[in-house]
Formats: sequence, structure tokens, C-alpha cells
Amino acid sequence: MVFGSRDGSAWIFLLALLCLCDCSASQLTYSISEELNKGTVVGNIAKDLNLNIQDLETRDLRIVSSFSKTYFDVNLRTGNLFVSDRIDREELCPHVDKCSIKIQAALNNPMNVHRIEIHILDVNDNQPCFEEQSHVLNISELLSPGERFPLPVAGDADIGSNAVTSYKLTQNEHFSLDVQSGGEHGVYAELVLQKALDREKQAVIKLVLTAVDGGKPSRSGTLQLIINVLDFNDNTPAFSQSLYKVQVKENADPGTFILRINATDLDAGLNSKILFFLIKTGNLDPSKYFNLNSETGEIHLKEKLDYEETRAYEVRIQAKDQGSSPRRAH
Ligand SMILES: [Ca+2]
Ligand SMILES: [Ca+2]
Ligand SMILES: [Ca+2]
Ligand SMILES: [Ca+2]
Repeated sequence: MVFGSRDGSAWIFLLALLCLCDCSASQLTYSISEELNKGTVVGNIAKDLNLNIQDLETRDLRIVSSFSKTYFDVNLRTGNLFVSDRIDREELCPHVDKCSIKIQAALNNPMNVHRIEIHILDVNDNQPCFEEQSHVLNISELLSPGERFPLPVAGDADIGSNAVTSYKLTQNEHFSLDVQSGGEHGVYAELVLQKALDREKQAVIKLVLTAVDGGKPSRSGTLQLIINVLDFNDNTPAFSQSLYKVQVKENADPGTFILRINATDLDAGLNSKILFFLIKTGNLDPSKYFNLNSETGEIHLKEKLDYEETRAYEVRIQAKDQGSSPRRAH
């Protein structure tokens, strides 16, 4: 138990007597906003309790509270009950919708105790905020429009319409936002794929999710969304030329460099890693005459050629990516 602003052992006695005295005395109710300046008048208790102003001093009016702070005091010359300490609703009543402070106005001769309940109304003094600054989503370029992805929920220490009421998303061509309310999370949002992604066009998409509260004016908090577009093997290797022509002297030594073939693949990782292979066509096994380095695409002579026997070799080469469902080009 803590007592009004002034001294006293006599007051300990008074509180001990609280239940023995006139507890049926009237009750006053006031409503004020949180975070009012010290000195702000809540109401006039002399008037509201029908007391003479002179009696306040002669009957030694005191404000008594069971809180560790009194928050309020009374001006004995005017009867005004005023705010004497900072009132932060979020600190006083965290996660509670209804918040009030109960105090008592105690008078001597005769001893009276009047109960006063002061409702503390919420002010929009907290902005929505996310637990993290950025959130990463890994989304395959294979997925079809309509796929949904849950997003982190923003908190707001205020209540009711001063808490989060909506979410917004950066304008973009691939995703829309579906904002739902209800359930234990209050208001939450899901990302909805509107247009299929293409990693080869844009591998990372950065968007900003904004949580907005319903205060007037409203406050907001943001979260960066980083969408990594995961590769799907949707590109076939492509040779730099469809036909490579090269002339070799028939007396060239085995090991002589002939040419290097080149192919590229727009995908990523193994989906774009290309290996080359010589292909048998008809009776010709090109690996009898040529060495192909499957990684570099370099072709070297394997054994001496005979112009009189064969004047030209047409060799088919396959380029194959290393995706789990590989794609091939010839
Ligand atoms: Ca508040
Ligand atoms: Ca708020
Ligand atoms: Ca590929
Ligand atoms: Ca791809």
C-alpha cells in the first residue's frame, strides 16, 4: 500500500480502517487518455462529490492508491484531481483492452473513503513493427500463379484500431497481397503469385511490406522482402555456332589441336553446367579419330588421318546440361 503525497503514520492507521469505515461512499468514474502532461486536470472531485472546497483542507483530503505509483493528486484549494505522473497505458496494462486505475479519496471528520476509477484510453503512440528487418523467401520459377506464401506478422503495442489494421506491398508485376483478419494473429497478409517468375530475367526480387495501424494519424512499420527465385532447368544449352568447319593436314600429328566448341545455358548451377559428347553416326565412330574434352569442348586429333581414305569427317556433338532432368542440344 502506498499513500497519497504526504506524510504519515496516521495514514497507515487510516488504511487499516478502510473497510471499517464508510465504504459505501459514492464512486466516481473518469476517462482520460494515456500520456497526458503532468498537471492535466482529470475532474473536480469537490464538485463531483458535493464537498465544500473549505472541507478539503480541514478534513485533510488525501488520494490513496494500491499501485506502486499514485499517478494522481488533488489541489486542495480548487478540488481539481490532476495527473501527477506519466501514465503509459502499454506499461500499465500490457496486452489488455480495458485499462483503469483505481484510487481513493479519503477524508477525516467524519472518515469517508470515496472510490475513484479512472479509465485510461489508448493513444496511438506505438508504430507497427516487425521482429526482423528483412525476410527471405525462396520461390521456384516453376510455380504457377495462385501460389500463396505467408508473411511475418507485425506487432503494435496499442490496441483496437490503434493496432495493425492493414498491410501494403510495393507495386510489382509478380505478386499481390491478400490481407486477412481474424484468428489469434489479428490481421495478417499472404503473398499471392500473380505472374510466374523467370529467374533468367530477374533472380532476386526486393519488395517492401508495410504494416499500417488504424490510428489517426496512422503509423506504419516496414519489412524488406527478399525473394530469391530458385532455378528450374527450363533452358537448353545453345552452341555458339550450329556448324564448325576446320581444315586439318593429313600428316598432322596425333594430339594436334583442332578446334574448341562452345555452348552456353542460361540456367544456374548444374542446370547450366554443360558436358560435351561425340555422337556415333552411321558407321562413323568419331572417338576413333578425335579426342573431345567433355568439359572444355577442345578437340584434338587422336590418330593420323589419310586424305586418300576420307576427305572430310562430319562429326555430331552433343551438349548436355547436368540438371536432374537434363536438356540436350546437338
Ligand atoms: Ca498507446
Ligand atoms: Ca499503433
Ligand atoms: Ca539448362
Ligand atoms: Ca531456369
